Amino acid sequence: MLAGPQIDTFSKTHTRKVVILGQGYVGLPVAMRAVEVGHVVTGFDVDIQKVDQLRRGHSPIDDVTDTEVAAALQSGRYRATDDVDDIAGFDVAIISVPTPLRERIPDLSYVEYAADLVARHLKPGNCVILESTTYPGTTQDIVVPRLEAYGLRAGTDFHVGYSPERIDPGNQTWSFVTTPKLTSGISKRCAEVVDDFYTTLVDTTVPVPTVRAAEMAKLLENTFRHVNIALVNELAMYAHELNIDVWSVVDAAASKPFGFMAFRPGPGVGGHCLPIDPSYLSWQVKNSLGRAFRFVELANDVNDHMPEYVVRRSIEHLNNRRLSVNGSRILLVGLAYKPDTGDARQAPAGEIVEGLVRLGATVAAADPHVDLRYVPKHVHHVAFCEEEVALADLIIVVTNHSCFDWTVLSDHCARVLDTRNCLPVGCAAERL
Ligand code: SAJ
Repeated sequence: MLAGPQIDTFSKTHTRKVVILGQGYVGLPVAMRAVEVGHVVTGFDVDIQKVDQLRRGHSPIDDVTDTEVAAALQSGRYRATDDVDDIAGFDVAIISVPTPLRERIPDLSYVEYAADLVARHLKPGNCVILESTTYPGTTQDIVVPRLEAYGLRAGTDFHVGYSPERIDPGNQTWSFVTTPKLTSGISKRCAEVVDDFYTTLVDTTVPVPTVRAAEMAKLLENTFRHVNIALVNELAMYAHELNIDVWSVVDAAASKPFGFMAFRPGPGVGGHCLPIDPSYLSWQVKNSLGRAFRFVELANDVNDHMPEYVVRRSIEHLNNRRLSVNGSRILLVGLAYKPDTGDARQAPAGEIVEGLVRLGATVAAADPHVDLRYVPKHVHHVAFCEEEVALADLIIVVTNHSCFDWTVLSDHCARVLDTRNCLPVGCAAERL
């Protein structure tokens, strides 16, 4: 029988001791919200620099402000730590650590390490929730056995569930609190406890019948975007050859109020989700069923080649003006993988820079959001200003941050390749 009645009668009024393993794009917003509603939160991370930043009241991510971190510390109900012993004493443990790929194979080592840390401090009545994006079966087959390493039984002595993250960096419309949250458990009771916990944090929870369905739902969400972005990217390449403006095509199709959802071409898909998550699904289908998940493989192929396509279009653009890439100065406007975030990991800009430098170009880049640590080597990090634009033989718009004043390009459109359709229609800029 489950001990710890307090976790079983969990309600909005009860504060809980919550430990969140991983204080990045996913874990930190959850931690801040948990503190805000009254829980006592320990944010654990292996990155001592990040922990130190948090302890000093600074946020390592765009979507959480320094003020929020400072207020959480001030409340006395938040601490950041890299000390594994500080994990002890929780009621609820949330695992929100990265799930990368290594040579296109899922790497669950961070999840396994986090589960082992939680297992050491597990007590009857505790609740353990995995939030990291992963393939169906991870919670039950990878996390549960590690949590049971010291003899407690999942579903009997403690609760286990899965609740995928839906944090969208830079999204000004949907926040962690207002985005419906999927919840699930390895048993009916576990599912209720997990759902109860999240009802204290978010406006809407969506109970999912099984953990595996919740794990797959998350992969469907991201694969849906990946495949549809690949569709418009491939369409953009053919539309260019057919001398059709793909942006007006998408805008026209988007006027349909049903049966269509607009995605737009771009220089490639970055971040630590779309280049990775769909491959968790295709890997599991191949590994478990020996079958190819063709949509994912095709989408990977199309989206992975977009940076190379941008380099090809750059060569064409300069060639049309009797210039070669070799010896040209090229300004990239934006390095981050998408607007209004400083995250440049897996960003297409990195491959675009590599391709241009390999052809002999001198590349400068302007991106006020991106931490200098993430600026690709060989790139001169500059301000987005008239002087830098005037110096460039070619300007490539890669990330459409809302802070960019596009009028800076007004007199230089003939030297612009706009991969994000930021400039006014009718100006001389070329678009993907
Ligand atoms: N992109 C296009 N065309 C489009 C839409 C996006 O080229 O029409 C590109 C973007 O420029 C970007 C990439 O695709 O490079 C991915 O952007 P995204 O907005 O589709 O998705 P992500 O990767 O930012 O997804 C984020 C992730 N969360 C975090 O990084 C913490 C992911 O885990 C979330 O599931 C997702 O938001 C969400 O749920 O919205």
